[in-house]
Amino acid sequence: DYPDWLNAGVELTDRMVDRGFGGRVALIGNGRSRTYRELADWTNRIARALIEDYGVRPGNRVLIRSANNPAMVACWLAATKAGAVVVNTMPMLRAGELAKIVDKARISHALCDTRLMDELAACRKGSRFLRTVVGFDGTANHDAELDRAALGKDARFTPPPVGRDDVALLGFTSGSTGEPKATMHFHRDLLIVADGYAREVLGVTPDDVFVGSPPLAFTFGLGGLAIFPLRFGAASALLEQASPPNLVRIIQEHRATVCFTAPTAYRVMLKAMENGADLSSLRAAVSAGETLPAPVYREWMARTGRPMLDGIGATEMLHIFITNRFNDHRPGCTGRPVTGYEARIVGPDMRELPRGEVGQLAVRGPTGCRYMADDRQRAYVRDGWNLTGDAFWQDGDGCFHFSARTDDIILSAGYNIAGPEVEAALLTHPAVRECAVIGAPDAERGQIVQAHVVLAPGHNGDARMVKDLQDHVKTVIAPFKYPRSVIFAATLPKTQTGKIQRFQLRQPDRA
Ligand code: 3SK
Repeated sequence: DYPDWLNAGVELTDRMVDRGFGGRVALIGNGRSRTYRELADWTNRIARALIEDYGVRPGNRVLIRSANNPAMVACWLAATKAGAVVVNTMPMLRAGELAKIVDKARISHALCDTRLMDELAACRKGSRFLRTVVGFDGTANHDAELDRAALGKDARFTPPPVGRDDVALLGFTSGSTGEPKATMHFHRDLLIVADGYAREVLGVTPDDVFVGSPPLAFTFGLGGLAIFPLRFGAASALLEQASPPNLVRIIQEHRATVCFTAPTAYRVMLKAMENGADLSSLRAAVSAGETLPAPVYREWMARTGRPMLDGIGATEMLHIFITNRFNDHRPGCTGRPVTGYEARIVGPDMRELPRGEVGQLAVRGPTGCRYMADDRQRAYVRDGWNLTGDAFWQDGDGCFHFSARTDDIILSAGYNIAGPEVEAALLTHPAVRECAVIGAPDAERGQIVQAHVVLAPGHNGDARMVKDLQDHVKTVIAPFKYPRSVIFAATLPKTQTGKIQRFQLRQPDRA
């Protein structure tokens, strides 16, 4: 139950001060920390500058371009307080990618870390929509146009009236096609994911310190590194370069308690622990964005005594909607729906399938998908159920198990083979650092299983290694699933949020 007039930016700042958290640390980053009181004042000043100096009005679309740092969080909160609809974007985006977003979202204002101005300036030149670009200083110096404008403002701010069902955020997802699509999220949605997943599953308290690698521009990161800590009076330690070694360092430095990242980073963290890193402060290790391989889960459990919490989320749904829990978890299993969400496995006719059968995951709940484009909406939401593009099955206890992205099911000589299952088998071989498995066209079998493999240092990608990997897979899973084709690569194509882009590997000129 949320009041009719609800502004998520105000709830996560001023309301926290009203609730007695003013003196606690809210954000850490770029060498300094900010309390909730400082954050409330800072964001009020920026909000005033946005309205009074740059003409931002409720409903205007405001793009933010930055790496993860406190100034980016402050700009997002301030624009939200001002009633704007925010589009957070990643620092690596180039002018052409920004231009697509600016056009699709009809962005009128952009707030940009001055270190990242060039590509935005190039994108603005050809834009019909983008009127105003303002620079802010993402470092702790706070010496750019927006910082100076904000400094001159009073910290008292009366936000414009905003309804709980007003759009606060446009989440862009490029899905499996690479073409950006916008999903709309309301002010209440931002609080629902905190009051659901973060409260129920993580049990966040004001003593928690959050760290992680996902960009704030990805709703996984915005939830995990901004909304969840701020909703409960906890702290978030932000990293502009969230490489796994930097994550290890910051966890130790701030005795972080909750980490949001993907399985690849957890593998590096396990290695670091083997080499003496002390990550004992972590009470919650959330893994999402990619399936969690059972060996990583097992090793984490053995080393820390605590489960790694695998979960599945989607930008369309805003955040995680099925998850393991501290008292209900198992390897290779994604868990059960977060309270408030329902999930089922359906066939092509949307009828529920019997337990054990692989089908499409259908989910519904309070933050269900609202695409800006109707054609997308019709494909994603059917009969009120969101079809996430994942193939899952449900076990006898009702737990959900990931099988593959629906695009990642390989049809080979009459067999349905889930690419991720072959990947998990390959990852148990000590020479494999990363891999992606796809279906490659084959005249005889329709498709064959093709593995793209990045080897660990010290291993050679020769014919002997191919045979060794094939034999290994045959001992781990049913032999018919072994990769008939193995291609060694130095890296795998990934999205800027770290997800492997298997669709790129499927393009014929790659192999
Ligand atoms: O994996 C994802 O795509 C995701 C998106 C939004 C929030 C959470 C997650 C895991």
